[in-house]
Amino acid sequence: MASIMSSTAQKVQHAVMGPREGDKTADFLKDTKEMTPNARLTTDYGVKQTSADDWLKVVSQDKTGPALLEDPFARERIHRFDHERIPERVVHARGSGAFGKFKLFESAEDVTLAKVLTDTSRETPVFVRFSTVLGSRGSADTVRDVRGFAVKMYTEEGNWDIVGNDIPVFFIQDSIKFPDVIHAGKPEPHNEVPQAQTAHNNFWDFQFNHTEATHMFMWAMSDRGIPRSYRMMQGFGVNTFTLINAQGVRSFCKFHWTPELGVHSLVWDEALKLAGQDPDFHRKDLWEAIENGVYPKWKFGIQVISEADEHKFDFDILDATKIWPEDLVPVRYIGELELNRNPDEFFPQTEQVAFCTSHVVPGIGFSNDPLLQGRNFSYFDTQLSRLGTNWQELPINRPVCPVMNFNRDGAMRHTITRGTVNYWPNRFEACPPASHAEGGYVEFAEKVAGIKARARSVKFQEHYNQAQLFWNSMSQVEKNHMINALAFELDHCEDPVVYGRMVTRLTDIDLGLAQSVSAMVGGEMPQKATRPNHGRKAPALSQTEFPGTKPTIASRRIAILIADGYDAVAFSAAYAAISAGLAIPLVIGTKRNKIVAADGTTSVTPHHHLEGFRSTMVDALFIPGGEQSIKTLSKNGRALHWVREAFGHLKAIGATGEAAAFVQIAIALPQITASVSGDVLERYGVVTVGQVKPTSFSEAVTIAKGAKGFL
Ligand code: HDE
Repeated sequence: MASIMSSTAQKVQHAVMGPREGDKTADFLKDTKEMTPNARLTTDYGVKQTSADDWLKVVSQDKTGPALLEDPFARERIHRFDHERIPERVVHARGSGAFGKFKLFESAEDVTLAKVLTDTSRETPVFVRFSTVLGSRGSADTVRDVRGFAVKMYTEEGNWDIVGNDIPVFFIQDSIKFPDVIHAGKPEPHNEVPQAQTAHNNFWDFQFNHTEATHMFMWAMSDRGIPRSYRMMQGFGVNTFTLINAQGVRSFCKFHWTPELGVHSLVWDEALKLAGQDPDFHRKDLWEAIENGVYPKWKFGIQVISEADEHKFDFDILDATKIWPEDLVPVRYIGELELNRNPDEFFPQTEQVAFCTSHVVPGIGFSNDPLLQGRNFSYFDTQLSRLGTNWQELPINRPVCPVMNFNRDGAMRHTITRGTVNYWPNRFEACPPASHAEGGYVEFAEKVAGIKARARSVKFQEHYNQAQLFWNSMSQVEKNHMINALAFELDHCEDPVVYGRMVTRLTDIDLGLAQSVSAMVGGEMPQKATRPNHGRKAPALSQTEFPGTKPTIASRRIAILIADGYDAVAFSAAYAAISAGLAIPLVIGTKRNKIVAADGTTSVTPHHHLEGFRSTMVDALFIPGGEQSIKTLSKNGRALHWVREAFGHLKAIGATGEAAAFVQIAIALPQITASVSGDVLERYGVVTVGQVKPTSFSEAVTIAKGAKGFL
C-alpha cells in the first residue's frame, strides 16, 4: 500500500517543478528557480564551485591545517547564513499561507464599481496567510488566540488586501491603543513569560481596564479561539469599509469569508496537548489538504448598509468592537475563494508577503472607523522595518498589473525604468495620471466638518450589549467551554486583583457565568448582576448552529489501529471507504514495521507507531478485529490510552469483530451504557459491530458505510 507520506512527497516533487500550466499566478513567480540535478552549485556572483564541504585550508600531509580567510565561497556562505533572519512580524508572527483563486458568481455592481466584485468572468489569483497573533514565529499553532486571515487579491486593477481575522470584532475601538493591547498580551516584559498565551496577569489586567474589550474577549474565550483547522474558520474583514458604485453612491460594507467545511474547533485538552505533540498542526493540515487535492473553499460575502441607514442601529456601525447582526444586515454571498497551491518556498512567499489594509482598488474605500484609519498607517509602516524600502517589489508582493510611477531608488531597488525623466509633469508627458474613465482611483468626495478633538461617538461608549448577545447565542456546550476557558485563563493570573476584578466584570454579561467562573478561580462570589441580561440572541453566532454546512469526512484524518494478527478484510474495507470519502487513512501500528494480518499472508507497513503519533492528531479512529491483534492492543497501555483519549475528545470511534469489546472496555463503556440508551451512545460517536464479522470485502464496506457515527 502506498504510504500517505510517500504520495505527499511525490506531489512536493511536482510542486518544485514550477507553476502548473495555465496557472495565472505564474506571472509573479517569474523569479522562481528550480533545484535540479542538472543545475550546478555556484556562488551568489555566479561562479561554479567545486566543493560545498571543505573550507580552503593550508594542509599538511595528514590534510589538517588552518583555514584561510581568503576563501570567498566559504565566507559568502557563512555571511549569508549570519544574516538569514529578518525581524518577525510584531504581531501575527506565526503563520502559514497558500495560493488560490477568487471567483465571483454574482455581480455587486449595484453597490461597487470594483471589477473584482462585478466581473463574473474573472478569476483573480490570491495568496492567503493564516496566523496566530501573539506567539513568535516558532510558537505552537493550536494555542488559544485569535487567528489572522489575510487575503491578497492580485486584481487587474492592483492588489487588494483584506487583512482580516477569524473573529468579527476587535479588542479596541481606536488604533492608538494597539501598542497597549499587544504589549499586554505578549510575554510580560520582566521575564518574557508566557509565550503565545493570553493566560497571564497583564492580558487580563488590560481586559478589565478596557470595557470595550468585553465583547472580543468573549469570542476569544469561545471555541473560535482554538480552531480545528485554518480550513474550518470564518474570516472577517472586521473593519467597516465602503463601496462606491458607478453612479458615485457610497455604502458601508463588511467582508465575510465562510468556510465550505463549516466552523469546527478543537477541545481545549487537545489544543494543549497538540501544542507539544505537533506544534505545526495547522500548518501541516493546510499543506496536507492542498497536496491531497481537497482544496479548502470559502464563500465570500458582503454586508452592506446604505449611507442613509448609517445611524439607524443601536450601535455605531464604525465601531470595530461590534458586529452587524446578520438578522439585521444579512450577508450577501457573491463569490468563492479556493486555495489550491502550496508555496514553493516558505521564506520568500509566506514570510515576505506584506499585507496593507490601505491597499484597495477603485470601487472600494475606507470609512471613519478609527481602528481602520490607524491600521492604514501601520501596515505600510511596519513593512519598512521588516522587509525594507522596496518590499513591494518582492515577487510575492508585486501586482500582476503594470506598476509605473516616479517612486525611485532606496535600498535593494530591483525595477529598472528606462527614460531620462523621473518626475511629473515632464516634457515628454511620460506616465501621466489616469482619469476616472481610465480606471484611476477617485476618493469619495465626503464632506468633512468638525472640530479637532480626541473623542468617540456616544454609541462607542456602550460595551456590553453584544457581549451578552454572544453569550446568549451560545449552545450549552459552548457556554461550558467558555466557562472552562475563562477559568483556565484566570487561574493562570496569580494576582488576586486581576482575577477578582475580572470575575466582577463577568457580571456585566451574565450572573451565572460570573458565578461559575468564580466558583473555580476564586475572587469574591458575585451575588447580583451588574446589569440585566437583555436576553436577545443572534443566529449564526453559535458554531454548533452554524448554517449551511454539509457534514463530510473529506480531508479528515482517520486512524486505523492494528497489531500483528489484524483482520485484513475489515482493515481493507475501512481503508477503502475512508479513501473513497477523500479522508486520509493513517495506519497506526505497534511498530512502523511490517504488520502481518491474521491470514498470515497480507501485511501492511503502518504510517506511524502508537508512540510516535497520538490520537490528538486525528479526527476519528477505526479498529478492525483479529484475535491476536486485539490481544496485543489490550495489553498495550498506549493503545488503550489512544482509544480513551479519542473518546474523551469526542471523536468518532468505529470497531469491528473482537475490537468491539476492546473499545467498550477501553472506554469503560459497560458502565456508561448501563445508564444510557443506544441513541445516546451513538451521540457519543462510538459505533461497534461486534457480532458481524465481515467475510467479504463488499460486506465490510457496507458495514463500514452504515456505521453512522463513523462515516
Ligand atoms: Fe493587524 N497588524 N493591526 N489587525 N494584522 C499587523 O502588519 C495593526 C488588526 C492582522 O499575515 C502588522 O504586516 C494595528 C485588526 C493580520 O502578514 C501591523 C491595528 C485585524 C495580520 C498590524 C491592528 C488585524 C496583521 C504586523 C489597529 C483584523 C497579519 C505585521 C488596532 C481585522 C498579516 C504586518 C500577515 C498584522 C497593525 C488591528 C489583522 C503591526 C495598528 C482589527 C491578519 O502593521
